[in-house]
Amino acid sequence: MTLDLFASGALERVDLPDAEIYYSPSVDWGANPDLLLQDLISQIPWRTEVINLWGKEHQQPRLAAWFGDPDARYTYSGLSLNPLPWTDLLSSLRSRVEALSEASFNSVLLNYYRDHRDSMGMHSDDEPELGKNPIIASVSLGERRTFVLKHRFKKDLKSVQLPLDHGSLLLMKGATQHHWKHGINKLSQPCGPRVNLTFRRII
Ligand SMILES: O=C(O)CCC(=O)C(=O)O
Ligand SMILES: [Mn+2]
Repeated sequence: MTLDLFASGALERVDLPDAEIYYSPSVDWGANPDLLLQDLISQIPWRTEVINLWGKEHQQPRLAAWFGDPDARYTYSGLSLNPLPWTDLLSSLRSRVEALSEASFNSVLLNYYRDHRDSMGMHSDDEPELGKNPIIASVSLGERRTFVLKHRFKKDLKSVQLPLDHGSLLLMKGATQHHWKHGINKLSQPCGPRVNLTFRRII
């Protein structure tokens, strides 16, 4: 990793070709991360989404929820989501994320990985409503799960494993989504819950 500090001094650049990714393992969220995790698990109206992949319906292997400004509608994998209104907790996390990432966000997708069986398939966040070079800020709480990155075209590049810590912030920007896919694999051993929040700007 090379050091490339934002004004806040909290984020380090992850050294990957064709990508602009920053990471801080431990951010001051203004509250105890254990309590944040508990509050999110108990307060968010979690849903199992059914998505359409190649004409076939599948249940997503995790729970999800979508919050944002009223006009921030989001469509992916044949699913069109209407945002729920910001809660105080999500607004305060958004303010902190905006200050650290020097960007503004009008929505957040939350993912709840209940245990080792929950996962997210490899994908790029490249939906048209995110714009050409989206900035995505990803907050992780709970069990440390590994964020896997794989180059979309340079097949000789090994996949990269980035364990995401409890209370961490990961920022993806620039051309990252054009060149890299990412995902969270299932694990073979039992593990605790993890909540991930990805702040986005829908345009
Ligand atoms: O859980 C994670 O860290 C990944 C989330 C993600 O890639 C997404 O919501 O698009
Ligand atoms: Mn993603």
